[in-house]
Amino acid sequence: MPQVKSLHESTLESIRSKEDILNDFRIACLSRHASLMGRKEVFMGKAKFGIFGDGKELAQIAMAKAFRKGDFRSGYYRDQTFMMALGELTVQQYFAQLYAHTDVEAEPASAGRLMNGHFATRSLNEDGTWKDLANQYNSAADISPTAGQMPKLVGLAYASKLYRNNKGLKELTQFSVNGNEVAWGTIGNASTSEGMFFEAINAAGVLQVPMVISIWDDGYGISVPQEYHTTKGSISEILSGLQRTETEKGYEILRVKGWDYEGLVNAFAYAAKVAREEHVPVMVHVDEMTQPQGHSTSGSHERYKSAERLQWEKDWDCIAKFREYIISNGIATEDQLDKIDAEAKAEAKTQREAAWAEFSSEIKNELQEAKQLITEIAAKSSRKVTLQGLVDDLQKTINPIRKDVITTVRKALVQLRTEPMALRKPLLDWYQKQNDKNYDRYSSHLYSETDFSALQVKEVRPELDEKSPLVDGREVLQAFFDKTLEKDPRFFAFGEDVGKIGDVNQAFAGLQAKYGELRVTDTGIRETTIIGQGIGTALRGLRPIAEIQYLDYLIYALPTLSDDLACLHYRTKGGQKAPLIVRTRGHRLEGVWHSGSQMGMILSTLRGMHVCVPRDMVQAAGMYKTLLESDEPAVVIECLNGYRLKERLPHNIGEYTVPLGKPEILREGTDLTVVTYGSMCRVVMEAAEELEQVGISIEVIDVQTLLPFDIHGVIGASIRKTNRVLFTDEDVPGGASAYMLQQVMDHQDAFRFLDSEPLTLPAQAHRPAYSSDGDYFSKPSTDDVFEKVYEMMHEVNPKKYPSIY
Ligand SMILES: Cc1ncc(C[n+]2csc(CCOP(=O)(O)OP(=O)(O)O)c2C)c(N)n1
Ligand SMILES: [Mg+2]
Repeated sequence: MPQVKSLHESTLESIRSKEDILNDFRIACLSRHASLMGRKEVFMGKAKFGIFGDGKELAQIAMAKAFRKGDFRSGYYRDQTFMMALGELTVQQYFAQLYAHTDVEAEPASAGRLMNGHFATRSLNEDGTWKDLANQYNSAADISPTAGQMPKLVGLAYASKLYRNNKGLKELTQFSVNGNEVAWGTIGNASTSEGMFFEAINAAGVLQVPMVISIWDDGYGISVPQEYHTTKGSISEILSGLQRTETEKGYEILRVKGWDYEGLVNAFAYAAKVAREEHVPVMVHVDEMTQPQGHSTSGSHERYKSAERLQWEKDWDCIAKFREYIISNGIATEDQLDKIDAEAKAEAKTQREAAWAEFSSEIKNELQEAKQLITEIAAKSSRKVTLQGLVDDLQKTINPIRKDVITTVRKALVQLRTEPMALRKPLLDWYQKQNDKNYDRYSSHLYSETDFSALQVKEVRPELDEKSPLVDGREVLQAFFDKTLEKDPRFFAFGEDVGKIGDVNQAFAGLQAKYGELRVTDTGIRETTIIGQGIGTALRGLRPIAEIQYLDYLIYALPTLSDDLACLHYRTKGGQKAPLIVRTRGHRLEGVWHSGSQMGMILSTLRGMHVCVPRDMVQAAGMYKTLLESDEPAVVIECLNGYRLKERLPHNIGEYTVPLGKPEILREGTDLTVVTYGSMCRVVMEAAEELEQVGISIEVIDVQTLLPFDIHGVIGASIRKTNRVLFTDEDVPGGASAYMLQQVMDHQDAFRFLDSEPLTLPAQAHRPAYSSDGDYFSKPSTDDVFEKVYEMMHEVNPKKYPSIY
């Protein structure tokens, strides 16, 4: 096993001044007391759940020493000490998160949206513009799924590679200084069993990026000991084949004990140097860590750890060991350390109390206001007794939360429903005001609320005339990407087969040769980290377009898209953004894994992203332009069967935009509205011709984007005219066709204009069978659309449209 290399003496000396060491001890104690008190707060009912960083303090202090401004962390819920050591987390903020304080000033990581131990720094100003990331410490926003921090870690590190080697980015000093920034990952030992971990580790080794991944190894994953998690019981041992040699690139792998202060400081300083200077990934396996309070507040570790193990954890507690180290080296006496510890405890207590006071006073004020209003109204109401009872119950609640107040008010409003409006109005007004505030607290920022919103992008129409050349669909995209690569140095594309051959359908053909390998890039087959590479680089100011070769393989990347990218803006309440465009292709082509149209899956998991379903490449290019003008993440699903179809190339390719959320009427009609998107547009248009021949006139609407969905009510307006509607697509029954129906019924007041039952025509429930016959019998065909519409019209007028079968 490779060992920690020794450092240049002068570096060591500067790190290890006496003051420095005692300050480290103070931070360790402060963090530990925060953990001990945090657990008690949960048991006292002041917070719902707690997970703490006790036992991991020393390594994090050492890591913080090597962390520089501009660097990024992507870690997990144990990292409180690291954040405190950087000065990016006060104990008060720590407790504000534990209590779920929704004020972004009090809890800057997530404004109370995430449970405790989920860290993040704020990358954005209120207006959505970037802060000076190169001059601040940065932490990507944590997520709970184990190893979920790994994919974007690859991208955070990869951004440094681009900033160092792509000369066109030199001016973006707000994000990078010569690509000197290191991306620091942390992960628990048990979580290294996840596929995401292995995929990310391999990807970073291939890419040779400045990533330092630290494994906090406490021998357990909740109750399950090491032997269930890791072959040979040691992650660094089984990954030792990654170690670089004189002749081969790879990793630098270090192993160090979680209680060994000097070893840790040396290891992290060395790791930073190698990663920062040489752009070589480093793995730091920190073992012999402990969990003094067990995994979380959900249980106690006495249930599954032996008495010997528990004793060992006491004896090898990193703070106890640090104490011994300080005393045996004559740096301070026992008494001096006791004093530091006592002061840290007092400090933690003061900050905890301040956090509680701020958190609870806001709710107390709301409670007082509500109580007063209801009491005043009760005095004049026939429901006086019941209302007073509600107020009394509210008053008796121990540690009242916002829900207690609001539910009381709502119940009071029910009681008051027969009273004159003048009497209940003050309470109603108050409730509505609170509703607005609570929307902001709990439901805002799913999408951008700034001028960079995709919905704010100005529409520029494509310029098309008879002189517009007729080209293959893929050439429309190629022209678009060429223009964009030329204009915007931040823009780059990558994915499987995207580089040398310019993607499997050649929309980037010749563009790598023109713009270089850093702009148009091949990757390994690793969908999850392709998305992670996109998220991480987008978090650092770049404009990636990440390609997933086929829509069916988006499923591999779905956890990262859903858990990380889609909810990033929401879970930071606008503190971070990753404007990643995911490019893929789907709908009908060939067989079970190259004809997918799993739009329902996307719609229910990727809220927070835009979902574009262009019917052809001219529309796709316009959507890409819109997205690049905005700062929001999106997935664009091109039509897999559209690359060789002829389209007219607009004169202003690269300039025109397609507005999101605005359906297009492809054909006007009077009898029935058919709503669809993507490859189905052609099918429905063909059916429309055939229907016309039997005297049925359909209006065909292409929704263009599923998220957002028809924000101007185009479909509702059409239904007002035709009074009938059919939604058709290639997803399974109950998938996106049902979603479209729900959107129109719920938001467009369409029901009362309908003279026929609104219907859907989806594909079969199974995946499409292979070959053209498989397609015909699996996906809606022109015949299917014709018959469905005809049946609907038959029901309206059986005489005019006699039954076919
Ligand atoms: C994908 C996923 N599966 C399961 C969980 C539940 N879970 C949370 S923490 C944890 C154990 C993690 O252990 P380890 O990685 O060793 O970190 P430690 O808590 O020991 O520091 C588990 C199973 C989760 N959060 N995410
Ligand atoms: Mg563990």
